[in-house]
Amino acid sequence: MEMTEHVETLRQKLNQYGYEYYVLDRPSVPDAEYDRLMNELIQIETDYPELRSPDSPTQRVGGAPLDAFVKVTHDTPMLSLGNVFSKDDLIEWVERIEKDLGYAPLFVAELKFDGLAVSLKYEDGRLKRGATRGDGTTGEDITQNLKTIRTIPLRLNEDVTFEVRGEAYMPKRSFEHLNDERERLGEPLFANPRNAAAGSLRQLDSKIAASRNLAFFAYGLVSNDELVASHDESLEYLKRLGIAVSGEYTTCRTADELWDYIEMYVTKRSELPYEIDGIVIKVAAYEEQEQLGFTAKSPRWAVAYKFPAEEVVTTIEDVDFSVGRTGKVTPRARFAPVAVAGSTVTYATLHNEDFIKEKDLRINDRVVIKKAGDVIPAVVSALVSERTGNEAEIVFPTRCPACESELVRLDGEADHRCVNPECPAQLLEGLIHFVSRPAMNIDGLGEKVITQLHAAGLVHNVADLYVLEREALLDLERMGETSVTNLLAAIEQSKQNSLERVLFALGIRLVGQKAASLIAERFETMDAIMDASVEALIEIDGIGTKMAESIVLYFEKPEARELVRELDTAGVNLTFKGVKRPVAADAPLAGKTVVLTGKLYEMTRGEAGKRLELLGASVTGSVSKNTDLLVAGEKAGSKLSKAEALGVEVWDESKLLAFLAEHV
Ligand code: 1X8
Repeated sequence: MEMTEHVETLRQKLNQYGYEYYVLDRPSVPDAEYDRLMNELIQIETDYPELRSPDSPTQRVGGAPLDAFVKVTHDTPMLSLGNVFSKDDLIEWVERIEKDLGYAPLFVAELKFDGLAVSLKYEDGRLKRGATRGDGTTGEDITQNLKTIRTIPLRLNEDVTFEVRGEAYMPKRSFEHLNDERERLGEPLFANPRNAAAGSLRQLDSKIAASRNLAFFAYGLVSNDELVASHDESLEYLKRLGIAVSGEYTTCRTADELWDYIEMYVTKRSELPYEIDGIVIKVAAYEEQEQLGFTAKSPRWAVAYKFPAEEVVTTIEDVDFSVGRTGKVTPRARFAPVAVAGSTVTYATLHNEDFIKEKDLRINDRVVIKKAGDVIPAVVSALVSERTGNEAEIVFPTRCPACESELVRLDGEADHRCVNPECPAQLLEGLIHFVSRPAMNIDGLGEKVITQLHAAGLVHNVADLYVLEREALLDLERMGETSVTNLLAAIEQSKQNSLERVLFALGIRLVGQKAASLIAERFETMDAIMDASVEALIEIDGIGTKMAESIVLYFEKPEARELVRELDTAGVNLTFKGVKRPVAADAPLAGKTVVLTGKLYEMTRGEAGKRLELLGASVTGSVSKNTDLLVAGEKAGSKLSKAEALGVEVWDESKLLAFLAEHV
């Protein structure tokens, strides 16, 4: 009995100190005292298993790994918000609300955190379940991972039952530390804190999430008028219960006041210790929220203002040209380094000759650049009025920068290609792709080592990887016994990969990861795929004519068949091992209707449509109120105006590419 009370006292103290430290950022005791109490509690819970409890502060370190996340259905759907893009849009939205209600209500303006939306269910003051938003209707149970976040209380100050919604995020500093560490270990870097947070919460092993220093802000109770009468009251109430709520919110009466708040954070944004991507505005009173109701997609009583992508000006110092896996020659601009959206940018692709011509870019030009989706740098335009006469035309090479063979630009194609099948740059890029994580996933064979192997003449094609000899590897610089043993084991292991990985790894033009899976699933062996006709391939939902033709063309080449034979001889598995499954309902664009318009540079609209379809979208030809997204290339016309009039989300090509890159 006495021990039970002691444990309860320890837990209360630890919860209080943890709250002061993590939520209030105002510790009242030294770290050593906190650690002492925690160690004592851990010791007692070890000695007296009957006293353990899932809401003990000791439970934040992560538990045994899960096999899979359990799906959960949200009692109240987690909706997305409508958007406003300008002050005029905002005024219009406010007027609409005032007209519907018949008077001017109180609004709450809050930050829009750039993380992962989550739902937390508390029962009698105890955290029972934490889930991702998923597609809004169905998410995943990530309770184990969310428990590791110190700003999420496992026990509340009152024994209440409710659901709270909020954003799990990674503070900027944690993100920088994490990427520094990953760089040191040679691991791939996260593009931004949101991806890092999402990647951490997707881990089945909660010890990884525990190591990532994530945080959480609640932004509302699922409206619960038994406890409070308005949204602003709910925020204060949540704070009292010990849940982290950002103190940056305010209340406003007019569109002007709301706009002032937005403008204030356009500036203050960079000083915040976490990333925000906009401002959320809500009608405060629950009664008014109820009166305004919902559209099919979002509440009428709330709206998001998304900050425009940050744009900065820099100079194009030079342009270089590189040869990709398919022989495509890509121009790349080198800039005077400039900070934008949280990192320093030195390079951006210029796609192809048409892009350079249409934007009229020159060396030494002052140019506006942005980061699409805050990730991939892109050139927006040249500042023609700032030209001094020192600008130089960007001359596209006529010969391959790697092998000197003449480049070809086929009729109707935008790209210059090196068509020399022996081009060393293409072979190297092909090798890098082959061993990469989404392809054969050979650990320890990063770009550096592959480049070394290629330069040493040890591998010419991908099949050579499977006949590498220990002694030859040991002769390479910086390759010790252990690295060589591990590398050979990883190569050996990759022979067991299922067919879809090998198919994707071959690097056939237009064949991405999803398409490779669909084809492998249908045909089951590489032999069957090699002999498949265009007609047979396009019978698969999601495989279009262009891709099918590209596959047939690829396997018509004797070298390709020879390569497959060599892989087979080396013992690489060429059969489908995976589980057959329907296209995922949780695909990133499941249920979304997308329209494409205007000119794209990196792919045709048809190809872009296929890629989006593979991610779950249904692609249609005309914009209507049912359209969720318009992808607008250059010179988009009436579809773009219509989409803007309807408030449909619009992406430019760089945003599309950023999205596709995040969902390979
Ligand atoms: C999403 C977000 C909301 C808020 C902050 N950050 C977000 N990412 C907020 O309400 N302050 S609301 C929201 C949504 O309803 N989809």
